Parts: sequence; structure tokens; C-alpha cells
Amino acid sequence: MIDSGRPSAPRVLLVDPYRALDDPMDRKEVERYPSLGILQLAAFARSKGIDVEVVDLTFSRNLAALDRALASFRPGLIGVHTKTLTAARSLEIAQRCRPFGAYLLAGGPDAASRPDHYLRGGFDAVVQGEGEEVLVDVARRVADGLDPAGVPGLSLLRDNRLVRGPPRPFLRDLDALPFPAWDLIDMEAYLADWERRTGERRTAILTSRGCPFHCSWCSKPTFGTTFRQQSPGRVLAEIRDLRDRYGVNYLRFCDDVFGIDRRWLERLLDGLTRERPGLQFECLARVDLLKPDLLARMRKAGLARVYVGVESGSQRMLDLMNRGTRLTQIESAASALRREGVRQYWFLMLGYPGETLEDIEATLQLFRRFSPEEYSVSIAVPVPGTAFHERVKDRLLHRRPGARGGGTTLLYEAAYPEYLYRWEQARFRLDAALRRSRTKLSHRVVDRLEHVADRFHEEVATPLLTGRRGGPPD
Ligand code: B12
Ligand code: SF4
Repeated sequence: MIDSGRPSAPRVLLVDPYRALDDPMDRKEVERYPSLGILQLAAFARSKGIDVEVVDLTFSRNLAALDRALASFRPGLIGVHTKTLTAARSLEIAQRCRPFGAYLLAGGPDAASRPDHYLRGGFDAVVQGEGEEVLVDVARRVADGLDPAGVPGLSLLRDNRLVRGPPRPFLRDLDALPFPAWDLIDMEAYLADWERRTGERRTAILTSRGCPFHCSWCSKPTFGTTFRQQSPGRVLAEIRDLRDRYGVNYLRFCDDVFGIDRRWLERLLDGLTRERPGLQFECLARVDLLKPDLLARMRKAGLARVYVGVESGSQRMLDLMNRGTRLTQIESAASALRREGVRQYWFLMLGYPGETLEDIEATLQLFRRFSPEEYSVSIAVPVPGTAFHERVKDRLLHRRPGARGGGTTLLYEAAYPEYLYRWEQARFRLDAALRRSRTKLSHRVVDRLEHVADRFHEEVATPLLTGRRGGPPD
């Protein structure tokens, strides 16, 4: 309901600037899900009597949908979701909207990490953190003709200086949030896209906010190290709604880490097992939480695939990363996933400070032993605000991150040149290809090829790319 006495109902247009079809790299690699940030903001604002529309550019090739919404909806406030990968697009949108006279607000992980970039690029203000209440406050002030300066959680420029409003406490009760506003976007476009690719009607869901761990390379600009979760009953209700309204039969749990609280997870699994006919799911988990007995229950409840943050096969590196996991936990989780027939996608990282060639070799050997079905090996990205960035900030190379938002380019002066890391990435790819070919070629041939590749690595590639054998860590 609109509060009585307000001169006009605030009209808010929320924009997701990501354009999958425009970028050949993303088209192949990035999985397409609606932005839950945008949909949760929209649902919350709507529940407070604000008129909301969403422009989701994911399946667009240009800004025509934005132009149409500007002309027909005539918003007083335009809010743009930001990620580093889409920073240029967000600024392009600000420029496009500027002549229209609406208040321009940026939010999301990239704007929260570097508000200056967005404020100087054309936005009136930036939300640094959880956005629901800030959005509603700012929309009401703008509609009432008031200056939003000083709203908690909001940053803006005054006399060319960044002025941050006081911090805003996090929402206490996530159960009180309405379901994401799926009706404001073209859900069928996403579902049909997945159906074409995998045969499943997939979408994403979130059960918690934040992560209490402290991995030294991880950036958490929005929810920090807080951890809040919805009740299992609330999560099940949302899943039921997705199934009944959209025929969803496969879910990606998008929590930073799924199942941090074991008792909570068991209650959710019981609910899923009881009432999930044909529903499958995937999630991102830590190896220390993937206990074999729990995995069996997760499998029974529909678990099909797990993203596992393995990162390194060297205990010394895991400790340097402040990862808080043990190699034995990786081994136990990987074996249990294999036994249960759950697909595993490993995240691996090269080039973290202190890493030697021996550490990289240990990672490759671990990868060989367990041959995960899927994996990615990235070159460590020092993200501002992290302990890793702090450690190497005097050695940054000031280059643009790779086309996929990092992971393919060396961004600081590490122990070895970029070519060495690229070569090591190629070794993982070669290894995975050899493993796949075991079904077609004899084991003897594959072993022989593996041996030749290892000899080439030791005798040709390493001396050539490093000028030394197993150089010292930096
Ligand atoms: C799920 C997820 C994905 C999914 C789905 C993405 C999608 N469509 O949303 C997939 C797997 C596809 C994915 C891909 C990628 N992701 Co991702 N992803 C996440 C994850 C784990 C959850 C996102 C989410 O739903 N959050 C929950 C919602 C509620 O939070 P939120 O979006 O931040 O929104 C809140 C506030 O930020 C704020 N807010 C946000 N926007 C706005 C706008 C306005 C106007 C206002 C007022 C407020 C506001 O209010 C919201 C509600 O409180 C986050 C980590 C995280 N915890 O956020 C990483 C994260 C967003 N991803 C990240 C990255 C790097 C990527 C990739 C580039 C990875 C890659 N190399 O391919 C791609 C990029 C894809 C793309 N479309 O741009 C980074 C982004 C860092 C950055 N600075 O940009 C994050 C933060 C992870 C990290 N710590 O590094 N990702
Ligand atoms: S990497 Fe994962 S577990 Fe580590 S702090 Fe970040 S979100 Fe948490």
C-alpha cells in the first residue's frame, strides 16, 4: 500500500545490464540465470507500494527494451545491478538514461567495491551492501522531491568527494522477504534456454546471505562475513511455487556455501525427499562440509552436481589461502561424491602468492587421481578489499582482467611469468582430454602420452618459461 499523504507513487525501473547474446565467450561459458538480486529488490519494493518494472537485457542485443520502458513507464528512479564484468554496460546505461532526468542508482558487488567508478561515470548514488530498504527509502525521497543524501547504506559525491551515509543494519528476518518477482521478467526465456541445452527446466534459488569463512582471496562486498538463512519451510514453499507456476524440475542453490548449518540442511533434505517428485538440484559446497553420510542423504534428496572449491593440491597453499580445509577432506569428499554418482565440478587456482612449481604439480596430481567430471583452473585474481589484494597491491600489473572477468590473465607480478601459468592451465586441459580418451584409446597409449607430456613439461617448457627449475616462491 502507498503511504497516505505522499504526493506521488514512486516508480522504479530496475535494470540487469548483462547481455549474454552479445558476447561469444559468455554465450558458451556462462550459465544463464535471472539476477536474484534484481528480483528480490523488485519484490520487496513492490510489497512496500512502489510501482516496479524490470528490464532484463540478458537475451537482448541492444538497449531497445530499455528505451521502450523509459518511454512507457517513465520511472522516477532507475536502479542498475553491477558486476565487474558488466561495468562498462552499466555506465552505458547511465549515459542513456541521463537525459531522461530520473535518479540513477547503482548497486551490486562491483558498485559496492568501487563506488567512485560509478559515481564519476554518471550515477547519482551507489548502494553499498544489502539493497532492499535503501532502495525503498531512496525511491520515496526522490518521489517526494527530497535529497537522498544521508540515507543509511547510500554513498554519493558532494563537492567531488565521496560521502558515505551511515551503515545500514542487515535485514534480520529473511523469511519475511517476498518470493523473487519472477513475473516481472521473461522466465520462460530462461527455462526454454535450459530445456534446449539440458532437457531440464532449471532456475536459481537462494536460501541464505553471506558466508562466515575467511578465504584470503574472496571478495564479499555486499553481505560480508555475516550469515543469515531462511527456514527450511520457507525454502520449500518457494520451491513448490517455482514447480507449480513454472514447471521447474532442476534447481541451482546459489548460496555462497550451501549447507553451512548441518541441522538446517538435514531438515531441508527431509522436506525435499518427501515432496520433490523428480526434482534435482546442484549447489556449491566446501569439502569440510561434504561428509560422506550427509552426501548419501543429499543424493537421495536429488543432488546431481556439486561445485567444490578444491583450489589447490598443496596443504601449504590451502593454509596460505586461509582456506580452512585439509587435503584429507578433499580426498574424502571427492571419493564420496564418486561413490554416490554425483557429478563434481572442481574450482582450482594457480598463481597465489607463495606457490612453487611443486605446489602446482601437487594440484595436477590430485586432479589426476580424482578426475572430476568438470573443472576450471583460474589464475588468481587480486580483488580489491581482499587480504590477497592487500598483500600484492604494490605489485599490480594494471591490466584488464580476461574476457570472462578474470582467471585468464595474470594481474600482479607473481613468482612466474603469465606464460608459465597459461602453460600449466593447458596441462590440466590436456590431462582432462587424455582421461576422456581412455574410453577410446588403450590405457597403455594414454599412459605413454601422459609420460611424454610430463617429460616435455620438465625438460622443455619449465626451463623455457621460467629460466629455472622449480624457482623459489615469491
Ligand atoms: C549465483 C551467482 C552466479 C550465477 C548466477 C548469476 C546471476 N544471474 O545472478 C552464475 C553461476 C551464472 C554466476 C556467474 C558469474 N559470476 Co557470480 N555469483 C553468484 C553469487 C554466488 C550469488 C549471486 C546472488 O544471487 N546473490 C544474492 C543477491 C540477493 O545479492 P546481490 O545480487 O548482491 O544483490 C543485493 C545487493 O548487492 C544489492 N543490489 C544489487 N544490485 C542492486 C541494484 C540496485 C539498484 C540496488 C539499490 C541494490 C542492488 O541489493 C541486493 C539485495 O540485497 C555471487 C556471490 C554473492 N554472494 O552475491 C557471485 C558473484 C556475483 N559472481 C561473481 C562473478 C565474478 C561471476 C562471473 C564473472 C564468473 C565467471 N568468471 O564467469 C560470472 C558473471 C555472470 C554474469 N551474468 O555477469 C562475483 C562478482 C564480483 C564482481 N565484483 O563483479 C560474485 C560477487 C562472487 C565473488 N565473490 O567473486 N554467478
Ligand atoms: S571462498 Fe567461499 S567459503 Fe571462502 S570466504 Fe568466499 S564464499 Fe566463503
